[in-house]
Amino acid sequence: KYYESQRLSIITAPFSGGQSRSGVEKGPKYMLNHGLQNSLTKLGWSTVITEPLSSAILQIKKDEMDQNDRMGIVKRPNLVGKVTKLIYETVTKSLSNERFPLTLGGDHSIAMGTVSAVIDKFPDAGLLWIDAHADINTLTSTDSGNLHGCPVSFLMGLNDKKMVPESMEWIPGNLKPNKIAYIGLRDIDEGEKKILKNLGIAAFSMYHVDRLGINEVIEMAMRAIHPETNGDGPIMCSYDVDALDPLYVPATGTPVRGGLTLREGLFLVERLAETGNLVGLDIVEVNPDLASKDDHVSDTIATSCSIARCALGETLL
Ligand code: 4U7
Ligand code: MN
Ligand code: MN
Ligand code: MN
Repeated sequence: KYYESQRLSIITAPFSGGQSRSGVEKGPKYMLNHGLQNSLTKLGWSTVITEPLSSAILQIKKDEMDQNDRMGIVKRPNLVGKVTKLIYETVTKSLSNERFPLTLGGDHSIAMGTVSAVIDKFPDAGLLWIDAHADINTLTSTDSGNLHGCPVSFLMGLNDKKMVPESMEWIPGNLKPNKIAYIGLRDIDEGEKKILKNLGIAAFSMYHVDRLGINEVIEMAMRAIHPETNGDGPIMCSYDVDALDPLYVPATGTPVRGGLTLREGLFLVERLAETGNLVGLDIVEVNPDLASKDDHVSDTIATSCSIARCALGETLL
């Protein structure tokens, strides 16, 4: 339905400022070195690579701003605001060129940019947030001060306008609670639980995956974000690799045991590909520096690249 001409833009987002563990900015390089572009080309996609963050400039900015760029416990709000805006503009451009935006992170704060751009282009898009975490902390509910735990609250406009730093004021924040569904949750902060409950957001945890099976959970999630059409409508998928069990993605910043199996995690995106409704994909939180064995890097990168390929049509006969 969408992107019938199979045009694709791989957008690199080598950003680590939304959290405190360095190395996550290396995710895109490792995935590209694994041959991701070539494998997507083989699937029929005409692919360009776009790099919105000239990492040299950003590193300097980051060094300059690091000490002063704080709002209470919240770390680097100005840097995150500036970087996510650059990503937003690049994803917007790729969408206006009718290219599917595949954004490689980087930490999950980058979704403030990617999801905002996709919603501009497809106002009725629903968001599937695949993650062990809900990432819906607000500037007041966050205990860690890490903005990669907060993107959803900004996408939904949940933060007090008076508290939002100027650099983040560009975020439209118009995502409605009935337009988001989670899959894979198993580590949610108390404050986040309240927000999810109060807003009635569809949240499928690992309990639901075990109880209902991944297939049913996916169908329910799609119906939750598109109730009027029985699940049929544009889908943005923001995929944090820590949704998968650390067995398959050991090299990530906040691993939580008891996650999706490799097949569950791949089936999920295979199913999205099959619907023809997928309009954008992020793959985030790949951190090659957090491997304690060499195998951990190759396992993590291989899994992350498989997610991209399955989402873009591999294994559909
Ligand atoms: B990720 C956390 F406190 N909730 O806010 C927080 F547990 O993008 C974790 O999903 C956030 O990896 C994890 O810092 C962010 C924490
Ligand atoms: Mn996570
Ligand atoms: Mn996340
Ligand atoms: Mn994480």
